[in-house]
Amino acid sequence: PQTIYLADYTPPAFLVDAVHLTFRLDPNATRVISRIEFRPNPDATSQDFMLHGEHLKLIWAKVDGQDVQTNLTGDSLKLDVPNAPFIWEAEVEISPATNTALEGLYMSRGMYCTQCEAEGFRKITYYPDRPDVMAVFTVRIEGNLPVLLSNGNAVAQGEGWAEWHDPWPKPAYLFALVAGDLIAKSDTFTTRSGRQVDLNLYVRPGDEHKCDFGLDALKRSMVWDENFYNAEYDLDIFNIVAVDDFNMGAMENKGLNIFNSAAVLASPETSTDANYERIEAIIAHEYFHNWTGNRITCRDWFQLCLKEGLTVFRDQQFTADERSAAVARINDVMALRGRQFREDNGPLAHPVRPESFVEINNFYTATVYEKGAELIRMLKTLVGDQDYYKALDLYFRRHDGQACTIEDWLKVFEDTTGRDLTQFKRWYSQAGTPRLKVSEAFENGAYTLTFRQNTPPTPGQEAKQPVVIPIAVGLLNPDGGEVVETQVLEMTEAEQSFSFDGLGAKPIPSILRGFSAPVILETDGIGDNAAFLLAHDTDPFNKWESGRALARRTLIDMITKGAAPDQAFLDALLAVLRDDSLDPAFRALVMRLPTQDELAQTLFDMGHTPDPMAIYQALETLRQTMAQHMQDALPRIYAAMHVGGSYSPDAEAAGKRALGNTVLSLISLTDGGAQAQKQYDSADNMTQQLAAFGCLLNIDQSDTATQSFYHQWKADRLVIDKWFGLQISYAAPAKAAEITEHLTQHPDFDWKNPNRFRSTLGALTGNAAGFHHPSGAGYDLVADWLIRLDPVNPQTTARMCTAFETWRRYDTDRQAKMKAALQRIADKPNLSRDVTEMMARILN
Ligand code: DPP
Ligand code: ZN
Repeated sequence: PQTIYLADYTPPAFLVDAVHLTFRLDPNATRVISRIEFRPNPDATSQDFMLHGEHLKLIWAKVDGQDVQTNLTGDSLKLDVPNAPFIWEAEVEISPATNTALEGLYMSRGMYCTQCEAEGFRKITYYPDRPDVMAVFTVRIEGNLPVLLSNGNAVAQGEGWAEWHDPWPKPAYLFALVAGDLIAKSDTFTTRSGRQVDLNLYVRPGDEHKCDFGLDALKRSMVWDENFYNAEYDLDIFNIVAVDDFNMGAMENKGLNIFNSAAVLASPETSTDANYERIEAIIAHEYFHNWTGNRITCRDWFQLCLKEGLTVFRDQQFTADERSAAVARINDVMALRGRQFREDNGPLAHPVRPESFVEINNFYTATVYEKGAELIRMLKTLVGDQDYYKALDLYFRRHDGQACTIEDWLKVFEDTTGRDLTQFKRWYSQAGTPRLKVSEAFENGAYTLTFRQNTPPTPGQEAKQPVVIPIAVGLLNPDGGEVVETQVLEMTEAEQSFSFDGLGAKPIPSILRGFSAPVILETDGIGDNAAFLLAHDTDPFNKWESGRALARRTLIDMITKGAAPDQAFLDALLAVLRDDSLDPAFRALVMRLPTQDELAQTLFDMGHTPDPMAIYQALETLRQTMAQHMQDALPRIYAAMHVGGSYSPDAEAAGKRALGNTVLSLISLTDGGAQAQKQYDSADNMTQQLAAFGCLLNIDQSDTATQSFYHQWKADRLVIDKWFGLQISYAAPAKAAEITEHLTQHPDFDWKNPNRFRSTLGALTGNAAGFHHPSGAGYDLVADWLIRLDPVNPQTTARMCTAFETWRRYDTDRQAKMKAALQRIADKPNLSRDVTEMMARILN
């Protein structure tokens, strides 16, 4: 396959003013008739006319009414056209019913829908399918279905047809079409300047009761974006459609967002608190794209972080505002470390703005999204809130209607603040997680922190240069009071010192408060302050971080030295658990132990070869010890966290349930599951039911619960996804592959549905000790299924290949087994471009 380079970018030879599309829907033979108004691009460097196309059957084509002689079979086409405005017309035939890749126009249980980002539009018709070609779309849909939707405003409709017009020029990746037997739950929103917007959430009959929360989250997002970014909605209608078969979470198509049903449908009985929180964040994310992505889009796909990093940052801000900022930040950092650090420290490491790709779908990654968001957060920290919002205003004004680059983005900050961001830009081009080592000195009342930064080599990037690191630091005095409030130190050199004068005693530093930069902080040089900071730090992130550091060290000592669980750690944890002045959600986070994967990476970084079974065993032992150590305190806290009344997904209630269920999981380790069974039997919402089910599965007291849960929920696909997933997540290491195998034979294992595939095979890859069981059965089973899925759905297959990205961490036996599994995938004839690229990168 061909590699595409950022450096090779050239502007399009022709621009498009207007597009008219007619769809004659038919499952196996949909006709798409296009009429496209082209004109030469004054900024073009070439006059080669090129249209993308994939799997299209061309019926006829005309340029300015003259037949074009083509014998094309579905690939991109080049032809001679006038160097003047002209009209392209064509009719193609496509087959949505057999489109299992879920890219382009496809069918999901009788309903038509589209997914065009990044390059799916070329599977619908011939078009310059690149984001720097923006055009006004008019769409006519003909089909015998009650609901026919496209982007923009509805202009006309009749029996079996509808016409839509989107006045905002947009790239083809934001095109959408939906047709089906759907029901709308509706609401309205009035924008700040008085525009009345109809809001509709379209779902299948039977899902109407799962719409209220999504609509409410949408309205809150709309208000929030007006308040914080002066960003108003710009059409008279905003439609969201829930679809069962979808590769991603959701898609921000202009005026017609399409959502994976798991990312929008919610009801108390079927959705957990975590589901509600995720739905709220994704609704906000897609809505926020209307400005950061749609009105201002990307020049080319190398600039993907321009819209994704910024929009993730905006949805993180929204969650922090709507819920607890401290808890939101901790959750974001846990996700960053779990997915992005893992990626950045393995064979798939790539810069936030990559410089080449084979398949762009492989770059919708944690690095582009989550690290991309961290870069925006750092910029905001460096320039301050006021200048940040000034720069954003300028960005919105200067670039509205344009397809932009990271250079454009940084320029608005330079123009607003007068700062030179040349060095900051390295964050966009250098892959890898910087290591930040700190040491200290105290002399004559002056306290000096010295930092050294180093970014390890990543594939294709051996040598790294120093980056700008905003290090938020506060100082505490030895009795726990704060002597120096948070300041941001701006590190630009490879090694740099910062001093604080006039101190009466050597202070205790709290470094990288709020996780002010996406780096790995190494504090060996400054003594052991974790227990002190867990007790006294005023910065909630670092308070949590200190607890995490203690837990990590206890576990590492257990694993590498056979040590017993550290009593001081257990006491510190118990003190937090009992501290009713602390937010229950925060306490639940402190109680959560590091993941197996995080411990494996930490051990590897320390020069050990991680043994997944030893990691698993240490965590089991520590949990059991915690259950005993805290036994007396648990019932009181469990009772105190009871939430009465009818279910509400708000942060406060959810926080209490989170802590209550953390406590329940410890109680169930000593009471044989009695309390969990009680909670399971009396639960009136999915949060409580699922948590109890998990406890029962964990202690292997679950056969009855497994049956009863299935019978209760067999008609609800989203709940059955949880049922598949949880049995595998809680499976003992030696049984995980076997249980997964068994579940893949279940009649409900609809493997072509991405949600079901992920909840089953993805759960196995997430059960670290199960996946890495020395038998190799986990590797083999996952490889078998990836080989099977690839011809059906390359995108979901490629995504799941990342399960193997850590293979170099492990012992030679595991390495050999993982490599063999990878080689088996790589050797499959006719492997997709997506997976071919992933195999080459992972094995490289
Ligand atoms: N739908 C994906 C997202 O919103 C890709 N744009 O991030
Ligand atoms: Zn996005």
